[in-house]
Amino acid sequence: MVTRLVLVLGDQLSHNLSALQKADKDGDVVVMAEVLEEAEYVPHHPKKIALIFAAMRKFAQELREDGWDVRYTKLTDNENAGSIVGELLRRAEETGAAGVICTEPGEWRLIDKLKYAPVKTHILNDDRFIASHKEFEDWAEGRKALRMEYFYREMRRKTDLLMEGDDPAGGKWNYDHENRKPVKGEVTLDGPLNFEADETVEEVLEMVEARFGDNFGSVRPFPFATTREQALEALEYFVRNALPNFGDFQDAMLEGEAFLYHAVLSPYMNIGLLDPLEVCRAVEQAWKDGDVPINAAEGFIRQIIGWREYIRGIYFLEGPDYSERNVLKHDRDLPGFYWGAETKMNCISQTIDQTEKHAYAHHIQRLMITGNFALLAGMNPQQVHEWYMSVYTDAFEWVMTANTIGMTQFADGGIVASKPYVSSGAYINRMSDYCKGCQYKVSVKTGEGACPFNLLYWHFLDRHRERFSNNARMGNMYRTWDRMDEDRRETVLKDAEAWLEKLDAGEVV
Ligand code: FAD
Ligand code: DLZ
Ligand code: SF4
Repeated sequence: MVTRLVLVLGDQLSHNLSALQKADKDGDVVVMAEVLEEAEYVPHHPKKIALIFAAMRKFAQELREDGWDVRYTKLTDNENAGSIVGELLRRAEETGAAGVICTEPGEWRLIDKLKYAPVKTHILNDDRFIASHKEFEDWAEGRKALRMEYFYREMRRKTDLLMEGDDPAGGKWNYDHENRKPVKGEVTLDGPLNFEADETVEEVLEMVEARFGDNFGSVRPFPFATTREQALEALEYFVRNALPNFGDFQDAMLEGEAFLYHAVLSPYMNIGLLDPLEVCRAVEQAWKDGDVPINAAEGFIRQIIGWREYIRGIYFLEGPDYSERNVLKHDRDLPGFYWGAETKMNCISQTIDQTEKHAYAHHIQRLMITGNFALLAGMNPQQVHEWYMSVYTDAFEWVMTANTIGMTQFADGGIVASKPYVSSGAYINRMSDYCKGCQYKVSVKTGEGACPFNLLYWHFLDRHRERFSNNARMGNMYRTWDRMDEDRRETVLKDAEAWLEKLDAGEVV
């Protein structure tokens, strides 16, 4: 039998991976490698690098115990070739393997490298998702607008999750209007389940600290699950303790409460330790058992079989140039406070501090604080994308790109979002307690102490009038703007410009 190499990437740590299913345990050789090219293509948060390397090492051990011949390269190994393709070539020479099989990577960059590698590589579908590329393409074919909600209904029918025959459980597809409550009173949970570092994790933490210690964020404390067994415990903990409140407070933000009732399961699903469908089935079961309300179960399942699948579908449908789009022609540089420099805006500094500390921010912080600000201020979408790719543990191109380029920055011209996700300070004040501790005043619209979100909101609408004033969902905003008297509009725009000048000059704003 001719030996083949079976490549398993750092975000493919699933025992049911298509490449492993297709391979032969008796003759084929599994290749796993910690390489600088992957660790440096963006300056990843040290916690992300540590999670991937620790989980890779443990997964390799599980495969060996299962009878596979695994050739594992550590980052510090002298013979390390430095890239995935380099490692494949080295292992091919070592084993005499004739070719490589692998599951499709979640990034055009790596797909291309493998396609054109000087060793014959057979790329298999990644069937750890609910919709295949073909299913998404068929759904998208001929539609004027690719709205997530309709795709989601297809996925409900396909998976039979929360269905009663052909109808949605409880009579409605979507319970979102019940899911927008600010948190009043005590938060009853102290975040997700944490795990102690064992010897393998500790060795990785020391190495990452030494090699990537200058990247944004600190590797310690390191609370993550690094095996499937632990990730399943984290899932069970979430379903029992946080899910009942997940729906109600999904959009809320509170100082000092990074996690609220969120799952923090995206890193485990994205590197393959948990299967998205098994996560949804556990959530559905909790609803069937009467332990969680329908708005929580439906809201959570929609995020996974709806948003997560849809966002991936768009990335692969739109092709490699999607991440380069910039229809609004925004070109401002990302300011230093995204990397921890001082800012007077409390909502921004809370979100960035927490990102630095935990490599985590929940969806509304990503969308309506850092994303909203970048869009209002006209930041370059590619810089914004690279920032998000760098700072979150769950960041991979297939899931990040349509969220940044599409959802938050409208740089794709409205494929993902039917209107730009922009808001003034009023929304942030309603959904959080950030404004209370801010040096700006959310109630002040112009002049001394005016909240920058208030100024920039109108500045954004005014400078993109041509594109958005005919958008049916934005008519109200333009009517409000047009009803203001002219002097007031001039003052708003002048104050916004003056604020942006200070930002560009590097002043603490
Ligand atoms: P919860 O809110 O508790 O759970 C919801 C689950 O649904 C998540 O675990 C995730 O798997 C899924 N989900 C929800 N919304 C989305 C979405 N828009 N896209 C994809 N999956 C979704 N998620 C990532 O997994 N990786 C990313 O790189 C990523 N980048 C993002 C960038 C921006 C600008 C925005 C606005 C969102 C991004 N998201 C990303 C989506 C979302 O913010 C995270 O999935 C979520 O914060 C993860 O935390 P959680 O598990 O506690 O989420
Ligand atoms: C993100 C990442 C990092 C930091 N390091 C590695 C690595 O050393 N080896 C590896 O196989 N994978 C790594 N990954 C994950 C890959 O970058 C990921 O597979 C691609 O981005 C495609 O999603
Ligand atoms: Fe953010 Fe404005 Fe509120 Fe300050 S006042 S926290 S800048 S929304």
